[in-house]
Amino acid sequence: MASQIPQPPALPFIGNVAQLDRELPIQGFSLLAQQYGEIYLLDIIGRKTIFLNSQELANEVSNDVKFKKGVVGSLVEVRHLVGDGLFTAYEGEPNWAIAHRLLMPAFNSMAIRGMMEDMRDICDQLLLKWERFGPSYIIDPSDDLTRVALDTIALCSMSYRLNSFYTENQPQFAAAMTDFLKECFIRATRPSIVQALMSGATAKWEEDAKFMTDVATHILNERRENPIEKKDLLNTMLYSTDPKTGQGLSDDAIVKNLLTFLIAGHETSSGLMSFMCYYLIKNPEKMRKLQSEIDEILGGQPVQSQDFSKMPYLNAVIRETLRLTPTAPMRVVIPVEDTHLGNGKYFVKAGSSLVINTWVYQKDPKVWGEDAGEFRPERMMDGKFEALPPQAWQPFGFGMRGCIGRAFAWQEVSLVMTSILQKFDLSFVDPAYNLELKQALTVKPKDLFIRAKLRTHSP
Ligand code: MNH
Repeated sequence: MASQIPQPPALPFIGNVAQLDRELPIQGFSLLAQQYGEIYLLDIIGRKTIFLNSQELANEVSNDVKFKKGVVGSLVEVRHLVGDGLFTAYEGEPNWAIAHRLLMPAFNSMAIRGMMEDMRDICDQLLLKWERFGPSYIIDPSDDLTRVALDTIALCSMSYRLNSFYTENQPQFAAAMTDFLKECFIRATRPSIVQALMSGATAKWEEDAKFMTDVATHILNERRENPIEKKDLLNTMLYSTDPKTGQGLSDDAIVKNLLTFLIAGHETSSGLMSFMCYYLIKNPEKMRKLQSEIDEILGGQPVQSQDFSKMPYLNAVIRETLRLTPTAPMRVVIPVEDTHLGNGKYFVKAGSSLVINTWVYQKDPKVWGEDAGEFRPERMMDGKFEALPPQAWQPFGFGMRGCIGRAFAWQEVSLVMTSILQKFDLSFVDPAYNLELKQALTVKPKDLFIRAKLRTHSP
């Protein structure tokens, strides 16, 4: 039997806009999920959007044949900079398939291992900073970890040093990136009449995009004139060809994908590391457990890429953090044909936007039990992770359009967090701090401030 998809009461013209939480959309969507359950529909100024909040529904639409990726909302705005680059390409744009095939090998785990020392170079800059500033220095982890993530992806993808640790404020490129992405997020929520009046903001947004494109183009041209031996992503894109069509990437496509890596690869990873700091400080026995694992495996030596597979608790902590606070909190799919969801229960039209609310459904009590909201890495190890229902944990998306940078992010986060915890004990500046969130394209902790004290008993 078909059922109606529940919709909160809507007003004429504006529909459900009044129910949206402009500052923190995921919070509004979570409250509605508590009220309406596994599925609900919102009418956002005439655009009907269906939200999926359970593992079962998320699993049902994780299907590359019946559903395609939806590039809607902020992602459309991001296209102003990166167009048909990997992350924002519409289904069927030919450059996506070429770039995908050509780049997949550059992101496999062997290739990522080759980036370990570049990653360590940036990580060491963070460690030195925290050590030199000392135990009373107030750290904004999101700020410093964003420096790490952005510098790492710039160094590994195009051997370019942003040197974010050597300027007090953000370097110009990083600032342009932050401002551009913020504006993309805001643009997507402004009604078009209001948007038309924002000429100043639009001019700044366009300038930021042009500045970043110019930097990446400059780096590309320099590289062509002064080739280097290194296997970074820029060289892969310059010198390899698509195995299927024999085509290479145009300069324009290379620039768009370089910028794509910077966008897709920095806030997500830095948010994850910030949330990890939060959960470990909040749960000191878990922090000590992870530190014991690190000490035992490393015996005081710097971590090597082959050590990570011997650190099950580290992996469990990363998984559990990505479950509770997935930094890419939602993704959108579009049914190719009219279809039904929930074993025939809910009718959805071809072309409608289905939001997979990862933030909400990864806390589905049917899957995780009554303590679904608690940080308990133990549920992610000893075979329990492998035994989960399908797609119960999906912080990197799904299928063909799933995250290409997963192994990259995993190694980076493992290296940075292991190195931090090997060296420092972390604490809150405000011992009573409870998690608050801020959201742009990704989600991060808000007003989290910490201290890092050298471990006295470190081996
Ligand atoms: Mn990543 C796609 C999450 C790190 C590059 N990434 C996705 C998607 C999710 C995601 C979810 C799918 C989005 C969608 O369906 O619309 N990514 C993450 C998370 C982290 C992350 C949670 C870190 C933690 N991503 C990275 C890193 C890079 C990267 C690091 C690059 C070095 N991600 C991408 C690209 C895509 C993507 C490129 C688009 C892939 C495609 O559509 O072909």
